[in-house]
Amino acid sequence: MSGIEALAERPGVTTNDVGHNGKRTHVAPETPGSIHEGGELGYSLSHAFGAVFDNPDLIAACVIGDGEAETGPLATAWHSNKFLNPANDGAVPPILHLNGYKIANPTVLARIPRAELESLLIGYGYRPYFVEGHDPEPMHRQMAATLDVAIEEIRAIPQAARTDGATVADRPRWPMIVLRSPKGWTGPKEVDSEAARARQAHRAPAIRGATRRGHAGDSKLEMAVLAARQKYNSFP
Ligand SMILES: Cc1ncc(C[n+]2csc(CCOP(=O)(O)OP(=O)(O)O)c2C)c(N)n1
Ligand SMILES: [Mg+2]
Repeated sequence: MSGIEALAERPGVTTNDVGHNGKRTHVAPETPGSIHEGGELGYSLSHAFGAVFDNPDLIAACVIGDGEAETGPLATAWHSNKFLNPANDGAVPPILHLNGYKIANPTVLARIPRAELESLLIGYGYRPYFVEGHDPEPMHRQMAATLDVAIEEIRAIPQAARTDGATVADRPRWPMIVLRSPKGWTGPKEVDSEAARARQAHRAPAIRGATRRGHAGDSKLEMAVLAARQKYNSFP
C-alpha cells in the first residue's frame, strides 16, 4: 500500500481528500504523527520540541552532536523555541555536544571562538551554559550542577508566564548547555595493539571476541569496558 493510500485509509480521510481541496498530505493537525528514521542526522531537536508541545510537565533534554548541528534541519530547529508557549508547553534544554568531530572530521561549532559560539546561541534565543573539560569526575559534577541551574530556570519560566500574565511578546530566554568533551571520551584507548584513536570513535561497538579484523579475544578491551561501567554505575 502506498503512503497516500495508507493515508486515505485513516478515518475521516477519503482518497479524494488526499492532496486535494486544501487537505494537507504531510504532517498536520488532521494528519498527525511523524516518523524518525534512525540513522538520519538532523531531527533530534525538532522531535524534542514536538514532544513537549501541549505537554506542560515534560522536560525533554536533547543531546545534539556537533556534526548533527551542521545539518540543515538541525540548524533551523534552534528556532523551535519561538513556537513554545511556556504556559501550555513543556521545555527543551538543548545540550550541544562539542567533541570536535563528525566521525573523524572537524566540526565548525567546535572550532569557532567560544565568544562567537556564545553570541550565535544567544542570537538563537538561548542562555548558554558551558561545561568543558576532560577529567570525568569533575565534569560529572559540573554537568550535574549546571543541569540543576537549568532545571530551576526552566521551572521558573512557566510559573512567571502563568502568574504574571506574560504574553508571547515576552519570549523567555531558555537555558541550554554546551558540553565540550574529548571525542571517544572514556572509551577504550587500545584495540588490538594499535591505538583506538579515540577521536575517531563513533558509536562503533567494541565487538567481543575474535572478529573479521582479527581481534584475538580482546580480553584487555573487555576488562577496560567492564571497569569503566562499574566505575560510572557507582558514581554518586
Ligand atoms: C543526514 C545525514 N548525513 C550524513 C550522515 C552520515 N553520518 C553519520 S554520523 C555522522 C557524523 C555525526 O557527527 P556528530 O553528531 O558530531 O557525532 P559523533 O561523530 O561526534 O559521534 C555523519 C556525517 C547521516 N547519518 N545523516
Ligand atoms: Mg561530534
